[in-house]
Amino acid sequence: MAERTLMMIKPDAVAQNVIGEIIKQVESKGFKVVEIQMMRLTRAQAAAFYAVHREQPFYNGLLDFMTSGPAVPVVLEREDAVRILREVVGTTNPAEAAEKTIRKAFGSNVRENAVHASDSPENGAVETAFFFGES
Ligand code: 3AN
Repeated sequence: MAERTLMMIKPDAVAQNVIGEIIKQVESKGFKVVEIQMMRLTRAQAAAFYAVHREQPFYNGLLDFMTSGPAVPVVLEREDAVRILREVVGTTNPAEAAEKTIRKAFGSNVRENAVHASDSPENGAVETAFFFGES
């Protein structure tokens, strides 16, 4: 059954002019784009989105980065979407990411790693609602 997940193209990737390239890569893996928008997150939005990391030493730097420029949240649909998208995206650290993953191609470091991908179907639903509402 088709599943949905949230990908967010982060400010570093937007600044590299690779929005189209990233969308093309996920479309070529069988994902359908079902929602998309371009926005600059407020600090409050970034803080809420990454609330699970609020105790981490990297939290403030993460919020600085995520509010440094526009980002592009995208809702993607295909069978097994969450698991497959995380494979296509690659590991948190781009230096360790597999060849041909999005983070290998466009990520710079553990903070500036080009894209976010939901880590479970439950979080996919929560994160989709965060940007696009419940509809
Ligand atoms: P992922 O996005 O691979 O699921 P998470 O959820 O552990 O990784 O981290 C969320 C975001 O926090 C990452 N995408 C990255 O931007 C940032 N981040 C994670 N670990 C670090 C770190 N050690 N130093 C700086 N930023 C980090």
